[in-house]
Amino acid sequence: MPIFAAPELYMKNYKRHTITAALPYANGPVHIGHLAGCYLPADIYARYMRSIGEDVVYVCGSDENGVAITLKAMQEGLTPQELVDKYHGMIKKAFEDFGISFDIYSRTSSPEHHQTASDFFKVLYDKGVFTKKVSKQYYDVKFKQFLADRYIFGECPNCHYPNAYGDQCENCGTSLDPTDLINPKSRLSGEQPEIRETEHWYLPLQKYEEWLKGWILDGHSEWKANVLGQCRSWLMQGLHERSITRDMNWGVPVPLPGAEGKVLYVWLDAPIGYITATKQWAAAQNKDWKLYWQDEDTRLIHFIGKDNIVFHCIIFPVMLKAHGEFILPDNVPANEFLNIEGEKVSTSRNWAVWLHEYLVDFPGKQDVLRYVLCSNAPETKDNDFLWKDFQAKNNNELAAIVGNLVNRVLVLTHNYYQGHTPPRGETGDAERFLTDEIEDYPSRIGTLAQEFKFREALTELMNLARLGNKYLTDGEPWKTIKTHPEYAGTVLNYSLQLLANFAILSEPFLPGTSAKLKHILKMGVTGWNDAGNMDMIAEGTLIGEPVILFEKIDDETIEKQVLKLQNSKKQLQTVLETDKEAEKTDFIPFKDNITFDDFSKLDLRIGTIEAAEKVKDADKLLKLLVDLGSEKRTVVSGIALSFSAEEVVGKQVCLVANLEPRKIKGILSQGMILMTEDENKKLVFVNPDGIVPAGQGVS
Ligand code: B3M
Ligand code: ZN
Repeated sequence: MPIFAAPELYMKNYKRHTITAALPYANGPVHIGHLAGCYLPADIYARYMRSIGEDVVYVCGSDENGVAITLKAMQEGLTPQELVDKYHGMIKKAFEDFGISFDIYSRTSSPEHHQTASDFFKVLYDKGVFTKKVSKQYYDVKFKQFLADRYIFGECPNCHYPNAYGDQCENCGTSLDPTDLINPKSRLSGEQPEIRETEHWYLPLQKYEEWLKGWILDGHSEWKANVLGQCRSWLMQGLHERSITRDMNWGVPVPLPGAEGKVLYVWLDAPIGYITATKQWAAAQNKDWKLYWQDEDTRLIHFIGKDNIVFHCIIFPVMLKAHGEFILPDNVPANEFLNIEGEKVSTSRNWAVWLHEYLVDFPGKQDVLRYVLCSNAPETKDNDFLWKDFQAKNNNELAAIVGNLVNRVLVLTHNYYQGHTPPRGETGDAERFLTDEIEDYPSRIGTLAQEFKFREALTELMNLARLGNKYLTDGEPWKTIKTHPEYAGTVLNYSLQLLANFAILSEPFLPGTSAKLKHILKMGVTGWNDAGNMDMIAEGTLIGEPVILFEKIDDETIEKQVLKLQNSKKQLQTVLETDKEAEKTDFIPFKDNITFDDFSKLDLRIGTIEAAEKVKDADKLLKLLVDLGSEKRTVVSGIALSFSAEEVVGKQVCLVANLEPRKIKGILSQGMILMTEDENKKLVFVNPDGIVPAGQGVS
């Protein structure tokens, strides 16, 4: 019988488990830092809990509200909805590709979420939880909107950097209030915003401070040290009220009369997204969502990265508590950050390993990344992802320990027994030792997983494979097949049983590998409690052909990846330099949209300047004769300070040919030549990339 010793933590006997993973902003693809920080540990945990037969729901979804979305949409020239549609799909696919086993991956722009968040807000509002206050905020008159901090830029009062954000100067790091900025401008119109009064609702966290101290510091001293540390420091500094609404038109509208143009603050609605997702999942499964959120016998666990601790340990619990009908998280096992090659991940700088790109470069190697990220997970402190280490872990651990064991056992079984599981003959101390060890492994790995110590759990899993290698090597079936053939059968039989145990116990960590092994060993559906014994594969079972589970990764492949990162850094350098230059040029607001018909009214032509001369008594003007093929036009152009008459002759130019002719200094000018400025503010012509016939149209 399997002996699964229920670990200590588990004694509470919960009936079900709600596991959440932070909702990633749908404003970009996901990278390995996301996976290592939150989704992978949560997945390992959820898979393990399912495997031991628990009732689990593992929920996640895209965070699609807030300024992070609207700003990115503006940058990409998309509407917020288009932006989140684009990234939601990408993120969802990346998670699926890596075997992240969400029961549902939802999204916060859905009508169901708007309803759930709105209802939640209303309950708190009706209970009088919120306070209301008038504050002063910048307003863009042209765009008729209040401006979030990130929508305002101006000169930093500290370092005089000209392009500081309303909440922080990127140059000197000072955190700012928008009203601190010298000469503030709106990112929408480029114009100076004005200060107006606006009303917002606030969550008075200070009222819950004593309760939080008791609940966290006394009630949950078992939480991870990094999590408790942050909570303690927030609580000791003293809590304040937090505004929970914003003047914006993207997000969940504040469901109150007179609150038009206001939405819930993204951090208010995002955690409610977990509830929405559970509701949607439950509806599809014909289950009662309330059991997963409102029953004391449910254990709620939030997996997050360290930057989200305050929201999940303080603000969301206050909301749940204030609501009154919800359970509170029992644990919030937040991870620290994963750096790459010694530097902080930066999505804007492309210092990241993107999941979708990884799969192009390493197709089918999802488990390798899962393995490396778990064995190196930033569970207690920030950690580093190094490509060399990735290679070493693949070659020296996955390939050399797991792959090698599997391959040896399968090859020998096929060579000596035509692939049939041999009968056991005599057994001795080695077999007794192996059996005892195997009995212990499920609870050894399981206890660590329940304590959120996934790195150690993975180390134990690898020890199981090491144990198998040692047993096989000591048993020497390649020798005993001649001298004691019965014992050779015993060794291969035991080795196959060990692999079957490995197949079950590796499932939370390496689901792809586990599935392959189960298939080879003809194992059918199994759970954690089926492991722990040496009777899993019946004698005579025909097992699958030998396979190479993990190929070695060569130096060249790894160097390419390092180079890819370094190149993105070089490109960044160029981008930053261009940005700096761009900052020097004045901010030109974009004009209102025109229709295609409007555009097609323009008659743009390429012409060649045939002759040029200075206009008398006008320093800035040149009189040009432009050849348009079918005719020649006289054009007066204000470029004389930048060009001499001689140097423009022969140049190709772009001409607005149907601009109303007008007299300049007594000369009839029949068109306008298009110009722009280079980085030194010197005028330059806008002209075609190659020589084109004079008179050619531009469209
Ligand atoms: N989207 C922040 C983040 O991606 C936020 C998490 C929400 S969890 C409710 O770090
Ligand atoms: Zn500054």
